[in-house]
Amino acid sequence: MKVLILGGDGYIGWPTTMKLSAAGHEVLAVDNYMRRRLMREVDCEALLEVPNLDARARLWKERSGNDVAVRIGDLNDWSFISSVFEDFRPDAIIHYAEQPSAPYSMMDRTAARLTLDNNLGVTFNVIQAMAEYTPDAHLVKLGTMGEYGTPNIDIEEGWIDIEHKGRSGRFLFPRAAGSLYHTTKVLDTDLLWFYVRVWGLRVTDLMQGPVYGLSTDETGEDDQLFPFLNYDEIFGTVLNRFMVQAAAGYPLTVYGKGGQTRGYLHIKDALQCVQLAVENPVEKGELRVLNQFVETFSVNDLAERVRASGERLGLDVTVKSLPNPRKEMEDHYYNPVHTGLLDLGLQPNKLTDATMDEMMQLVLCYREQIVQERIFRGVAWKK
Ligand code: USQ
Repeated sequence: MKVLILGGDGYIGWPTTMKLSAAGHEVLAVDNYMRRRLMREVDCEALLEVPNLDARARLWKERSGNDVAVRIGDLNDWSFISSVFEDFRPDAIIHYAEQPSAPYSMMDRTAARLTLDNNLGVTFNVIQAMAEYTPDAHLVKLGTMGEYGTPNIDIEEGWIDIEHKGRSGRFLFPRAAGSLYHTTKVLDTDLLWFYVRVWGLRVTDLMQGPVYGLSTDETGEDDQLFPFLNYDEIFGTVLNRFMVQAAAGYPLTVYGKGGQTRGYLHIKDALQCVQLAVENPVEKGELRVLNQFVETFSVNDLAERVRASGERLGLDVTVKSLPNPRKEMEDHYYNPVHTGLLDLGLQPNKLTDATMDEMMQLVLCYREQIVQERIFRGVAWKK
């Protein structure tokens, strides 16, 4: 297939580019380096320096023999995105091209506005470009489990059947996001559902939980091919942060009571899920929602696993509860359905002790590069 990857420079974008290229698809990766710019602006650069997208495409060609095409530009600009669609004519589009950080979206008004403008603007442009140039293509859009929030009932896979006053109907599962970033994903879903209904687009919306890990089947141990490993409070996700904190001898930053529970997955599984979604497209006029995670953990569970892994590797890992800078439930019910991707063939990689120790050993190789000041600054949700 001809696969267009929007946001191809990102933490998941670049590994997906290699994965689909290795699987024999013709891939075009597009990015405007917004994440690189924002990381630099807020002094949150990743643990390892990452070559630019053209340089990575050349390295990938050397390692695999496969060509990956690259275009750099702003997908929020209609003249750019329309030329990408007109020239490439994809069969499938993977849309990752969004500001991905909840804390960034809560930093100040400017950051909030950028998140809103970029995320909704790009999704809108993707819809328009699909309708104009590739109305039969399949859009695989990265959403988030955070769209649902933490309701006191089981979370269904996208849709819920409701009986009301003797009649019944099927609706999008109620959403209650916990940050402006997560709210942009809710709004994306509504925009997509609208255009699926009126224009008959084909769309898969992947509700992904927090991802951890660095190496994939395609990176192997080649650190030039690794994606960004952010350990800072703004762009780092919690398990990656805890690993780096343990390696740096920094007490693990559990926010509040630590009972916050989410659905996690290894980066290898994030790639498997996206590949399965692309290779099993939906019909025209269908919005398929898949809950994309493997296992649920509380923050305390993760801290304990990191502490235990540190102990096995001779590190003295301590845990420190900090006043929670976010507004979220710290003790709650959490039971989301996640059978759709398993039914498509997902072979989950669980968070075993071996996986933990392997990640920790990898991070330890780069411990000299950790900048402790980047770990915590307390971006608050409250005004
Ligand atoms: N947390 C801590 N200590 C930390 C960092 C985080 O206790 O040092 C807690 C947070 O308060 C939260 C949980 O860990 O309860 C997860 O936080 P996170 O920063 O790993 O994840 P989040 O901000 O929710 O966002 C990440 C990705 C985002 C994705 C989302 C999936 O950055 O792109 O959409 O995970 S989900 O969480 O399911 O919404």
